[in-house]
Amino acid sequence: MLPHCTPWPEETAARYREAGHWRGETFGALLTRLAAEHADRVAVVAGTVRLTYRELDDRASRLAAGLAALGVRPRDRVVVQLPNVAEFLETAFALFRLGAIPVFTLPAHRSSEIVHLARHAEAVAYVVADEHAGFDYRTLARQVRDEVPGVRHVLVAGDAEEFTSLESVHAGADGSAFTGSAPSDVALFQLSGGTTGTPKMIPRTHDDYLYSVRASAEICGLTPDTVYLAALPAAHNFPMSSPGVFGVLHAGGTVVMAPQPSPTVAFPLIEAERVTLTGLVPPLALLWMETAKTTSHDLSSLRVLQVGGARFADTAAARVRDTLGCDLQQVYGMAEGLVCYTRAGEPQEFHLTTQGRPISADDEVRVVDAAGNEVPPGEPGELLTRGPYTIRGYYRADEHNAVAFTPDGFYRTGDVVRRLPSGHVIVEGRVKDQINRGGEKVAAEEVENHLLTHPAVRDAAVVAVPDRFLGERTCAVVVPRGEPPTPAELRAHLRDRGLAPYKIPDRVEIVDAFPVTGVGKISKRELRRALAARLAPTP
Ligand code: OOB
Repeated sequence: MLPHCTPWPEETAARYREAGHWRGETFGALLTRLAAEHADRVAVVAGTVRLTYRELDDRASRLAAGLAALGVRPRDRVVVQLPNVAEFLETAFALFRLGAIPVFTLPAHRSSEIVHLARHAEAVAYVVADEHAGFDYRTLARQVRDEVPGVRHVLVAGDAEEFTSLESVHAGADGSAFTGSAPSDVALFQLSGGTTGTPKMIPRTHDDYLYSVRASAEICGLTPDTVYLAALPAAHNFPMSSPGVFGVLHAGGTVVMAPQPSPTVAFPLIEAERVTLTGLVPPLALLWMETAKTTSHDLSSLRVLQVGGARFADTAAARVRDTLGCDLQQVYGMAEGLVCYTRAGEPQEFHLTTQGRPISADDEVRVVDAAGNEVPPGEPGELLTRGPYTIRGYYRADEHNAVAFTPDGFYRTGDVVRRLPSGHVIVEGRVKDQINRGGEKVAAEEVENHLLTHPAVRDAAVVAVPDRFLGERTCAVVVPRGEPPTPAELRAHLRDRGLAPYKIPDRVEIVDAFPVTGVGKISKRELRRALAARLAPTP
């Protein structure tokens, strides 16, 4: 395995192989197989681009050959920041073919995140789109290139300006001879929603990730007739693998890339491509349900709407069928591994009130109290998990790993759940210092550290405040140094520091001092309580 990653214990790995979970296939080999099985079926639709499996395979191979010619080697890390375009899949599979390792970042990330990740990963290349959603990624690339000299290549989907266009890297060479990496080695990096000052990197192996993809495709009943709309950014673990774009390809289906998840963009695509399945975070599901009431678009092809990433209110869940005319599947998962689904055929009640049950019979789940003891069945507690597709450690993060995992290898999710006798979980809250802003995760400490660099900030705490639409919004509570800074000044400061827009606090409150706990630490619980009492949820 790549250095600085934590492998599963040998006997555990052997057990996962024996059980047939880990099958010794790589994502590179998978595409070869799919191209043979589904040659002329459409694999991906993105704007005016339609690629069959054979074409996707061919383009990925040629891109791999071109990347090799540029000097990208097996195990090299490559930061990939692409929106939902065909190049997303071409690049992913080209890197898999080569055995180079994509670090998937969200289109919303900015210099603060990308520079850190490029350095931490010691990336040799950075792949971006020219422009997306009004943002010019070449500007960001210039900063990354200047600050991280190890990044030797910037590759651009579209107009490359002074950089290298992805299209030009598609060398004439045939890339079919690449052997790629070993199935037990790292295939890709996902990013953690995080609770710490900097985003953590999640190493996923071919064996473990392909297992979750294959099993997800089975659980969700995917077939070559599945048409999946990638509405959320494909780089995120949910639309990537639960079952997401990889699960749909695994089943020989068609992936339709939506550049934006708004109904204005998504509804015409559903109608035109006869989309059968898609996945959304709760605020988008609410928006779609509202818009569907008056839309003129034909959404009748849609069979299942998956909702996950944040808690979907039971009352909203109950309205999916009537408004969108399809079934609801709840998905509770995490980039670190564990994914839970409600399943077709289960009583409606499970779909409407639970977040599903784990993929695998070998997913071990413990629900524990603050002292680490298992709570009685049905009682709330923190969910700990280990299993055949849940990591044993973040990349190059020994200190954090010592607290994020138990000594016997369970990942501490930080989620508070109740578990039903059926194995279904209900997510009730969290003990981690994170804000879940409608599915977008904001690590409080990361934003606090940035706020503390402002000269007028003495101390800062970032907490969630309830919000009817997003579930939660971020609130930065600031103790000023002298003249209090205005919210606009603080937001501009964070933007200047290159923080992703979704992490910029929605609200800023100035206080004289923080409530403290018995040992003198900031009491976020008290702070949240005081704020919730003061701020009525936004209408
Ligand atoms: C997904 O992955 P991440 O890594 O962005 O976030 C994981 C965290 C979980 O630990 C939990 O706190 C929250 O997001 N979460 C949910 C949820 N799904 C995720 N909280 C309540 N209800 C749900 N249904 O968000 C993710 C990864 C794969 C599939 C689905 C979601």
